[in-house]
Amino acid sequence: MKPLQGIRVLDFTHVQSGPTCTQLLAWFGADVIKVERPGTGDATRTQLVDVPDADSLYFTMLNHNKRSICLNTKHETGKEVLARLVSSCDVLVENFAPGALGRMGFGWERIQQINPRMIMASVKGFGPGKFEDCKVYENVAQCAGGSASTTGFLGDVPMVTGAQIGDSGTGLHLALGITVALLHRQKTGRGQRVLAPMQDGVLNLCRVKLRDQQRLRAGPLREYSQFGNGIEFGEATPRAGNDSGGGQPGRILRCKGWETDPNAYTYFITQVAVWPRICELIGKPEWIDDPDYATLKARLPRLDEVFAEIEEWTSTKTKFEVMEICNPLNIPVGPILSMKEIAEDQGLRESGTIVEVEHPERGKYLTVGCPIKFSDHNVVVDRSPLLGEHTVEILADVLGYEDDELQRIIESGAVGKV
Ligand code: CAO
Repeated sequence: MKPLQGIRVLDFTHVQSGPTCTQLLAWFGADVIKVERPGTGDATRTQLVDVPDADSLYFTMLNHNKRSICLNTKHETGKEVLARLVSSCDVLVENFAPGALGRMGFGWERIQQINPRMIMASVKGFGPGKFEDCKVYENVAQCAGGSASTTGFLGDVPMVTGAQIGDSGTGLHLALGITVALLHRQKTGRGQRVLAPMQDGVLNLCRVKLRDQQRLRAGPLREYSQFGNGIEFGEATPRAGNDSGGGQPGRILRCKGWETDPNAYTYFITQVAVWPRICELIGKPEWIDDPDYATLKARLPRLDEVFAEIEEWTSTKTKFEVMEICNPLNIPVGPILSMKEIAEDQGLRESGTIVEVEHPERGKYLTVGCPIKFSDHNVVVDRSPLLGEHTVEILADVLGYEDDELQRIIESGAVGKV
């Protein structure tokens, strides 16, 4: 028995944010039915193509374990089928541009009329307010959610991060909202609307930067390198380079080979609890009792000097040697892993986080499996569906159309070629 077995999801999502959410629901055991426009489907099927005439990795890596039905929801017969889907599903997930679902004739009121138990879950760029009608992509959300203004180096331009916190991050938030709404429905029998705006999701992940914004009132942010460098703080949380976001100062430091390998670096955290061990390790035992270095408060204005000394040591070791030496000493460090190294990591493969999937059009490819592990539920990653692969199966088995009705729907053109 899978955790969400028996839950049927009408998946109206596209691109990245919505699909990450419904992919998680599918991995938790829900039957996810992806509704796509005949002929084209999710735009990502043909974006960033690496294998001609095959679904792109962009699509396949975000749509595992789903079924695909083609349906023109602006066609009269398509609307009839959609209404039947709405009445047969527990959850509708969508991330259309604002208002698109209403223009199809399936706004929240209509959905509730058809199926009062329906949970209608949406990703939008912004929540209610002056920007609610805007279309939004990943980097816009990173900028509007406070991430870009606080990422990058002081004096340099705002920076977006490679982690898709606007899209995949919001997908995660929405999946949590849906599971909570499902629990709530168990108690009340009622569905509800769930909204995860991307700006809000990014801000939630940037919570510590709003913390720092408020701390500025009490004086300079002493754990920021900027403090030790004598640079005044302005009115807003500044960019902090690779400074750690918490109370334990950390930095990215060079390791052996950095001159030629762009990823020969380690993250090194000078955790207070292990400071004496760090001093011994880097050959500065005199710092243990020196009042200029012995306490965190004393070290904060000297972080450049402290990390320069640590880097003297790390640059004589590979990033993995740093890890091997520091781990037994309880010193928190982490190698900067390239995507190549991650793709080849045996541990991640054994844990099911890096998974090799077979696809009829593209052969084998790697994907990221379910990042959440359950003791009672083993997630098996199945390939993404081909466009409209399950159209007839869904019309007949899920929606119960008999042969003559099936024929009428196919001939109407509402489901494209089958
Ligand atoms: N049958 C018929 N029409 C369909 C259809 C189907 N099966 N599926 C979609 N459509 C139509 C929609 O109804 C809409 O038509 P109208 O504009 O006439 O109402 C149209 O396709 C386009 O939908 P869209 O506006 O959502 O798509 P877009 O490519 O123009 O915009 C995006 C994409 C992502 C900017 C927008 O959807 C958006 O802002 N979504 C919310 C925020 C979000 O999730 N962003 C992250 C995306 S991942 O980076």
